[in-house]
Amino acid sequence: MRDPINIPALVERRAAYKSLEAPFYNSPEILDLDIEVIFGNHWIFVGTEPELPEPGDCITVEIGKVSVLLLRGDDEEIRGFHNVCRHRGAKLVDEKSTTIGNIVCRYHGWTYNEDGELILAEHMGKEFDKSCHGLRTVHVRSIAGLIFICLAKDAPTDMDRMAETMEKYIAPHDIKNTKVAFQSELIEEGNWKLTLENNRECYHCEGNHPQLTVPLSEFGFGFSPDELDERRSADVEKYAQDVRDSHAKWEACGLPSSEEEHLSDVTGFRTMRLPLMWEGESHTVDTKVASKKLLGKFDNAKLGGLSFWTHPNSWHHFMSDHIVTFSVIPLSADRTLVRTTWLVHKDAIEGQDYNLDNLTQVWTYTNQQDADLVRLAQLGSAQLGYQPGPYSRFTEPHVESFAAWYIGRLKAYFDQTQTTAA
Ligand code: 3BY
Ligand code: FES
Ligand code: FE
Repeated sequence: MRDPINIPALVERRAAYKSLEAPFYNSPEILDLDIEVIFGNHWIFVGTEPELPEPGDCITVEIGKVSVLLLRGDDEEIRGFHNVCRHRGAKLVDEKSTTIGNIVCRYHGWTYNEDGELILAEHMGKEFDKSCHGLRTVHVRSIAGLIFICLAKDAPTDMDRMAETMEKYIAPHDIKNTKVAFQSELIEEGNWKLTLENNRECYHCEGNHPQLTVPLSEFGFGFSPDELDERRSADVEKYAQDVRDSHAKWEACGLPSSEEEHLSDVTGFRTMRLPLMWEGESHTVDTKVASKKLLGKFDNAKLGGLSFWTHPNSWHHFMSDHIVTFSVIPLSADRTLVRTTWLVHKDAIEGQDYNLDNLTQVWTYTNQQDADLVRLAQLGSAQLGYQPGPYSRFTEPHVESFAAWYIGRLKAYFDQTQTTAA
């Protein structure tokens, strides 16, 4: 039998600016720890408000061994509950998305109201105290329509900072007045951290994403100083000037645009709004808006792209005409779900204001290409020849931020469990 791996020792000896040691990508034991420590204690992006627009609308989300039921109440607020009956534990809502009145368990009819209080439980006798059998709650926060949940008893409080910052950036895109045009679920054959690492760089873009012409500039040019010959320096300066001019213009009309980076916070995030390449308008193959109905109060299609990345599991792109959000959920050590949602103005009519293929093409292709790269990275990490390799300081700094954050969170967990044990 194999010796169990010493996870605290692996965490302790992780070298900065290098990819992680193989067990972080392959070991089911580390995946279990990731689910418990990372996905169990942090704010996880799980969906958008337009997925449950009306009171009574409900969606379910599965993370590891937890199923969460998100329900919009009559007061329009979204509540989160463990999706398990307090009688004999049947799963309450089995659908991914549905509309309900009260939450009624199919097994023996125990009924909970929208606040999760048990209001009906027949044949339990006079002594039975319903008030002790309400549904277990889950923390829910909506940032301008993006839904985050936290499964821990005490959720990280620095969410306030992310919420305060991002409300201002996202609000003009008016998520509450959008609808889901399309949602895709892609299973990548790789560890969730490879999905995230891949997302945090565009080193691979030029060689792998022929359709992703527009967002490339969002990742900067990433040249090392010795690569910067005269022509490229001029290009970089021209782009930097374009960014300064665009920021001045957008900020003047109420669109926060400058970069905000808090990647070492417990609730780590980064955001910025940047011009799209070739004066593009949106993330489409022809770089023009995909939907004629612009979002919010926009009357100008050329507002660049606002991007928002969060630790540990999401990224988002906001354009003048549509929004694309990505939620990453580990399924096993080497399988990961990437759920992508395209939002357009709620009054936009398919076939008239937008065409679904045109709307979804860039990210459908790009996701598929990324999935294939993640698969290759997973296969490589399982080989005996694999050794952690160096991240580029010029094109992969955000990969390092993610890896350092992840290792830091595991370290904090081990430190805390040691203190508690002492
Ligand atoms: O923007 C993204 O979402 C990342 C970065 C480059 C490729 N990609 C999937
Ligand atoms: Fe839900 Fe019995 S398990 S009512
Ligand atoms: Fe990519």
